[in-house]
Amino acid sequence: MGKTALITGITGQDGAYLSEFLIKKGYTVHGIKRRASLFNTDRIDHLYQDPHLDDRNLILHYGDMTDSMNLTRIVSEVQPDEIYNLAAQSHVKVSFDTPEYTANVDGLGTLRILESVRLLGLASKTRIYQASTSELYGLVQEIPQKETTPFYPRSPYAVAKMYAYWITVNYREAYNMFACNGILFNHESPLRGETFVTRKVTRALSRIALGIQSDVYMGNLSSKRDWGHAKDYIKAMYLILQQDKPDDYVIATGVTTTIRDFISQAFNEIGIRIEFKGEGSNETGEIAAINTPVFVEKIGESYLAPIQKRIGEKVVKVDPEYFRPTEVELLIGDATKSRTQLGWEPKYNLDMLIEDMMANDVKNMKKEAYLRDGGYRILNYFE
Ligand code: NAP
Ligand code: G4F
Repeated sequence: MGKTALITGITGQDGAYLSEFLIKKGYTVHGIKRRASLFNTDRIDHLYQDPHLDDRNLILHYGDMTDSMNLTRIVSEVQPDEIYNLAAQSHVKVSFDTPEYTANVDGLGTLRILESVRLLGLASKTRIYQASTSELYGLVQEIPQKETTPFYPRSPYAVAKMYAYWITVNYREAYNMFACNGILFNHESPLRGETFVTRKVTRALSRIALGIQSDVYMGNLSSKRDWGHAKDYIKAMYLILQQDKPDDYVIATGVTTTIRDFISQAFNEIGIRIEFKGEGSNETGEIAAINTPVFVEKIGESYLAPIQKRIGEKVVKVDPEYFRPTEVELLIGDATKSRTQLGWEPKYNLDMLIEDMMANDVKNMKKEAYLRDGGYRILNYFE
């Protein structure tokens, strides 16, 4: 008999990669999805199975982290060997606009999961992974950050996650539960939400290259992040729950990069060299050179994208609207404990991550450009 896992946040970036990974390992995966007015299962549609089939290995349940009774019923029905608590209002900037909701979902939501396992008498059966975050380090007290570095959260999101971190530790100590925190540094992928900085950049640059969009407005270009690939990071989640003893682990690459350098490297992927000029909200990124011609596909023909004529033009601009009331300026992790105790090692470096994300978004945007130009012709054809 394979194991049974319950994943909250199964429709998110990490939930999608983790489901696929666990199913390949022979797990039956149950996931909690929110009711939405539009389909919200794009990231896991390739794993979907008709509910009428026997022996399904992916089963979805409607639920919400703010609904204790719903969560308790699902945990009771599923009787999971492992719970991966990934559901969260995970956008730091949005947490300043929705602080109470973020606290409810990200902080109390974790308590609801822990308490349901305890009340259902599953404390000795069910292992729990809590999606903790490098945002806990906030105004960093040590460089690089490791498991023993003191926390200094800088957003409602991080404060809510701090509650979740400590309530997980508390349930482990108070009730002997196998409850663990993965303190994951930023991890990205082609499945990353479109409003996080890396995906915003790879989408916008692909559109700029194809002439669909003229420029992109960004926030703080100087902050630094330790970026890894989500495919590597979900493996660490699994490893954390396979250990003999429950514990907390930092997962990071140990390399940090500014947002500015991420943008330059992403432009390199499409043969464009960018130069940054000015400071603060007056900083701009100009096209300095185009090394590879960018072609746009249309039905039956291809033509040079309008980007070719744009050397010297400002394609990256700053809008202070994207600044945060309190910023996390620098994150860089020390994952020595994970490497030595879990045997975890990332396969992707930043170059490979950017290549993967840019290749995916250029493909997506080519489709969009094609549908725009070509779509009009198809419309005429049917008229
Ligand atoms: P994500 O793509 O934003 O996914 C979040 C998931 O949570 C989605 O499935 C979302 O559902 C669900 N969700 C949000 N509010 C909910 C609610 N009230 N009830 C039930 N489900 C809800 O996030 P991610 O990047 O995969 O990250 C996974 C977890 O790791 C999060 O807890 C995040 O805070 C944490 N984390 C992420 C990173 C990172 O760099 N990615 C680093 C450290 C920690 P919808 O699809 O319906 O919106
Ligand atoms: O991509 P971000 O929005 O990610 P952030 O705030 O680091 O949070 C992500 O990683 C955390 C792990 O450390 C997770 F816990 C959390 O759930 C989330 O996944 O922003 C990264 C940096 C920030 O300094 C931000 O100010 O990029 C800067 N930035 C500059 N311009 C921007 C923009 N961020 C966004 N989202 N959009 C911009 O236009």
